[in-house]
Amino acid sequence: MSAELPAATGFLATVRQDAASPPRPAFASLGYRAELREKVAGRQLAATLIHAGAPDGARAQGRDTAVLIAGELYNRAELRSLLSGDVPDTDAALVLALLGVYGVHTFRLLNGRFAAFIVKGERVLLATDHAGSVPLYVAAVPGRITAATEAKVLRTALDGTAIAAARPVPWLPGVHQVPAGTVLELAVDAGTGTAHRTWAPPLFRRILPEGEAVEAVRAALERAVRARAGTGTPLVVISGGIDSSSVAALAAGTRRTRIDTVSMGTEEHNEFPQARLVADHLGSAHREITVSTSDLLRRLPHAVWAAESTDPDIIEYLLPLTALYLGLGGTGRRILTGYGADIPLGGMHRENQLPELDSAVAVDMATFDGLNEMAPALSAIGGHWSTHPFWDRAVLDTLTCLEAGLKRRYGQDKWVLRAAMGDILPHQTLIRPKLGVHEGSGTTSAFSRLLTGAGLPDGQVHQAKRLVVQELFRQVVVDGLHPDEVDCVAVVQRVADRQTQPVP
Ligand code: AMP
Ligand code: PCX
Ligand code: MG
Repeated sequence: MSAELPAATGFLATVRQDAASPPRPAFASLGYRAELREKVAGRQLAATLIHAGAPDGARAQGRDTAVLIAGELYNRAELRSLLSGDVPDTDAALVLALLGVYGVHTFRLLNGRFAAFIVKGERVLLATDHAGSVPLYVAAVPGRITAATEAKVLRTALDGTAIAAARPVPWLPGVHQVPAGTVLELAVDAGTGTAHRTWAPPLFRRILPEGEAVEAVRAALERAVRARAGTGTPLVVISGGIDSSSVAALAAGTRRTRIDTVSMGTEEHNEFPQARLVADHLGSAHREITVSTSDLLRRLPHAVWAAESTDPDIIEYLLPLTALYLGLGGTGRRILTGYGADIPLGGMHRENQLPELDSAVAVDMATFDGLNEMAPALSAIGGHWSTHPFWDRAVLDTLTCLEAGLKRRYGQDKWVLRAAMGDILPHQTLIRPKLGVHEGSGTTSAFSRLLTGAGLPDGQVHQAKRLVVQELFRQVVVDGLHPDEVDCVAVVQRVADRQTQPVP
């Protein structure tokens, strides 16, 4: 494991009036486990932290307050400038000090990728970052609150009561997901509480001259990449498209030495030449990983296990990345991606019309919550930490707010980003049209063929994918099976048989 990772990448925490044991944690995320038992404001706090060797930075304790944090902050200098006296040097200590000054409003100040569990007197605060990029789940009964960064960890804590301010997890009664950009404040005795929103997707659009827009995007992204690059050699997963290539180029700009890049493909489809062009341009140490289509599909249960999502489109995007992270080898890499750029920039939208483009942006920004597409468990099942500069809070605000004509311009999608990278990427990369990871790796076609091969007509494939993903979710999240134990072929065949049975 490496000091390159955040102090903790996940947790399970219980606060209760008596001293009984929390549920046995069964995380998908790899890592060492640190057990913690403390008394805070007369109550028992028991926790397990997943870490890479130095978990102390993930916990801090004050007089009647304890802070646990999984993940990391990206605006530390700004936050420290708010404090006088001894400046805390860990993220947990920083949050603890800020809580003393700003209370629950602390979470409006943070730009990070984190989930936090705070005991403050007789209350518990459960906080997500603006994007909910580290999922956070909770089960509460009067006198006991249990929270974890993976839902499956709470499957044995199923007696939880309803929490109106949080989202129920399908098929896990009593388990709720804390929404993105939210602090859920719960009274331990009552097990009930309220939600405070700390961020919302901007609805307004800024009108800027081209040059100013381009400069704003470049400056915000450069800062976000620098904040995520760590102190060692960052690894950027690249497709050779504009999003990931921008991240790689900016990451290379933070280093005198070479950065690492990697691309995955299948025997059927890859974007190796396009990625190689970028790697050669940047002088990165580049790897190509070929996964066979059958091995790729074998990872379907792992993708669902890590992301805990029931959305078939999202699982299709995450499957090639899951296979990549599992195929990387080694441990403890800090991985940067270009994931998420298309959401505020409308990159998935392929027509020329600005109203439709801005509608697509508004819909995507209003519906990402709960999809878990940036869950750290996706790379943590291979022992790594992934982070996504395009969903840095400041980058996301900057991009979302731009009027649609800056996103599509001169017949190009994501124009403002392409213009912002003009001096650091090859011309061919700058003008390359968008290809999704699910397309570039042949994942969508391979998954479709799995279903048509089981006897489904084309028109039923998408619905069948949904049913397959739901059944996998039942097995690896609700029933607690390890993904290696799942018979994916049997799941697909059962879905196909049920779908194609004649209605009596
Ligand atoms: P996309 O936006 O569809 O290109 O995919 C989201 C992110 O996944 C990209 O920004 C890359 O960081 C990563 N990615 C996509 N395709 C590949 C690939 N073939 N190999 C490695 N990483 C990839
Ligand atoms: N992406 C997109 C994410 C698009 C799907 N998510 C959503 N609408 N909430 C991106 O990287 O921005 C691809 C493959 O394109 C994943
Ligand atoms: Mg992209």
